Amino acid sequence: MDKIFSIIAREKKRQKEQLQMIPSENYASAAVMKTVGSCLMNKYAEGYPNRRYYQGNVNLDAVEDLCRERILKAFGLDDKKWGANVQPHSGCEANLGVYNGLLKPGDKILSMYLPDGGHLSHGWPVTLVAKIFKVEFYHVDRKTQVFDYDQIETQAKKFRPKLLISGGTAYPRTINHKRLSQIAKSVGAYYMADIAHEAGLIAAGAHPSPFPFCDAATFTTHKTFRGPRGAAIIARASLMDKINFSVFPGLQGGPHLHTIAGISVAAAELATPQFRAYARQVIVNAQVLAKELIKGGLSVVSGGTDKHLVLVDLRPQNLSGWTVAWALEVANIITNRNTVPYDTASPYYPSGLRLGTPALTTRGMKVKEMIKISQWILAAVRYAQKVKLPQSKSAIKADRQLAAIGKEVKAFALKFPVPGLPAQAGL
Ligand code: DSN
Repeated sequence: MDKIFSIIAREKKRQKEQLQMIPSENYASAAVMKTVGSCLMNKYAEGYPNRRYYQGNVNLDAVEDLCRERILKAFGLDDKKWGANVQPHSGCEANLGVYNGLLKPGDKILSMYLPDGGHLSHGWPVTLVAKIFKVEFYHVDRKTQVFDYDQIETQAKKFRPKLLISGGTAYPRTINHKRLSQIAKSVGAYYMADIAHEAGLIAAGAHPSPFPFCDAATFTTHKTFRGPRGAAIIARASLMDKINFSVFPGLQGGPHLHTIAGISVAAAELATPQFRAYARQVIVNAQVLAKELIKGGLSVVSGGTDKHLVLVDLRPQNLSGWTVAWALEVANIITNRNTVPYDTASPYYPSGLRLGTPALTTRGMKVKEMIKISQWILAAVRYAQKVKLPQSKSAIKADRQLAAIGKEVKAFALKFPVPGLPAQAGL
């Protein structure tokens, strides 16, 4: 047997034994995983349905049509007013698809500052986007750690972008899409909402929607959307020709129709009452987590959350996010280190920790479990603070106190089956 299979078996075990708390991760269903691993992966299909550059695409056309239809339905959108492109391979490519379709080189983009929770692909200086377009960033308010829309309006009037972008990776509060679209309109800009993190919550009606306010929305399909790793663009019908031409042939070759089929399965799952209940529980769980961590003495950015993620500022504990994320990994709790607003530490050793509830909620965990998990997180943080854990991976990995927490966490995690990962051997 290929060595890769034993590596996959180890990863399957890890995903069951540890608590997955990275807010951008989730567990896809068995149906999604089966679809992605199907024969659809054998086929090239450059182009769009009924306009392919390869023969033999009768079934693949049906897959892509169905996916676009289900995506629009998931967000309650009229297909005469809105269109969808499900070919982008990732969130970055979906964003590029919009920029390349609607902007010209040298045009201006106004987007959220990365260390305040924005995203690289919104024009951070190291990216190709920043080489092609002129990018300026807006910030959260230093004190409240939420957006000040008047300030964004003032900045937009001065900078006059062609595209205003909202969204990102670590903003725990609701974004006022109506207000941002008005600001964009007032300066003649398009408004794009990157809803990668919240897409599933929005589709389930558990979080405010950017529709009908935005001109375009982009999202990945594996976060709260709970599908395979992929992405999609939804835009006003009048913009779709430009966006489609931008994605193919502008940016990509063959679409991954096996992934598109998996997205389609996930989109159908999203429309069920079970998923709507799941999405509401994801938010309740995150709010309980935030409350418990605050009660335990931690500083939570913006004082809480409206969605699936919680951002902890570890500066009061004088701890680095790097140290705490590694300590928690030894305790079998998987999180990620993250910058916090107005962070002066480097992105590799940032001052924050980002936690999320989508994957835990997929395993059926609720309020009681969140309280228990908060206690383990607090215990690890307090311990790291007390013993002044060194910035050394090997020392943290060898720590017996953290390993003892890890043992308890593993026994707890194994009580919650992962729906997409069957107990029997195999992939
Ligand atoms: N990697 C994603 C996240 O973790 O939020 C963003 O690209």
